[in-house]
Amino acid sequence: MVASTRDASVDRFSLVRAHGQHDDFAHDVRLGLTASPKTLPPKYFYDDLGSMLFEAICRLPEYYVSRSEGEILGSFADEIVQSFGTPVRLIELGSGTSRKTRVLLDKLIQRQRALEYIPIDIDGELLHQTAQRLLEDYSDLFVHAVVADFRRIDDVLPPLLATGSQQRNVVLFLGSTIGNLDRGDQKELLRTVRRVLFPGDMLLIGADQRKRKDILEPAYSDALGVTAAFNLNLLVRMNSELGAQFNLNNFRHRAFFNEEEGRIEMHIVSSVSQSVRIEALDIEIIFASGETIHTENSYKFDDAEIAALAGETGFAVERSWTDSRRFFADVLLVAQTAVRRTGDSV
Ligand code: AVJ
Repeated sequence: MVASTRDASVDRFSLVRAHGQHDDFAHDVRLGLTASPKTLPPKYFYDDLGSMLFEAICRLPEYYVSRSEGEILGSFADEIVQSFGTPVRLIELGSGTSRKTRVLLDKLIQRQRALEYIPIDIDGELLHQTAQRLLEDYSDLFVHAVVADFRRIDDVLPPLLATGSQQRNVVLFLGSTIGNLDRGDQKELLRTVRRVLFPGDMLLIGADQRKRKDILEPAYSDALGVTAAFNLNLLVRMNSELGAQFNLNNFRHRAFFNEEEGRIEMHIVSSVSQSVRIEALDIEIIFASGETIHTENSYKFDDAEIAALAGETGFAVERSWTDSRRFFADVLLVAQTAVRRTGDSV
């Protein structure tokens, strides 16, 4: 192929967009704020400011999550890549900036020379930028980016995984992003992943571990107030994007560990009784004093839970790695052979 005047990386890049998967902030705000109790989906944290605030959260002394997983990948990248076995094709759900993935890319390219990487993210702009950086830094990398909600990979992923049967597909789902999903949705997502994979393919999943409340809670209510800003940014977004009139002085951030559910909950608390107009939706939202908008769940896991989740979704636990404080785990699952009886599916 002649590509002399072009950047060689052109031939190593593709980007596809899944159809009908754009976010509808206005629609989801109407649904969430007219419901009882009031809720908003956590995916709306991540506008430009929100993504910067999340990056800042990752540098907070109290927020151990990304540091613990960074330690695992830093210490065990060799072992992790060895456990993949044969040459692999790497797929990543919610890839973002692919920052933590780079240590695995390094090792994989050393081992197998060329590597195909399929990052999947809902943010097309970020995906494009990230892919360009990766192509500059890795001359043997082929990037097939997919703009999609990772919960709806059914239609986009199968054609990309159908070829190259000598490669094992390895799906990365890092950072305990799975913890944002409720238990039913966690199962559904793993089933979806299993359905697009072949027996022997793998899933490396990051799971924040259950631990003491006095470590968990400060990680989500830091002293600098960065997590509070991250949470309340949802109000800022509604003000600027939907012509809402939230007065930020009348709302507070709250995060606590719900022991029974095994999850951190984040809420925005109305500190007074008030009514707030949202122009774009032509509605008034009424808040009692102390009433909350539930904005996020962050589930915490133990080994037995992950093993059960794997077993119920067509995977088995191959190995797992943890940081020195045992705060976080990256667990390698292997797709099992589908057992098909009539009317039975994985
Ligand atoms: C990106 C979902 C893993 O749950 O710890 C950080 C998001 N929320 N601080 C988490 C988050 C508040 C984070 N995840």
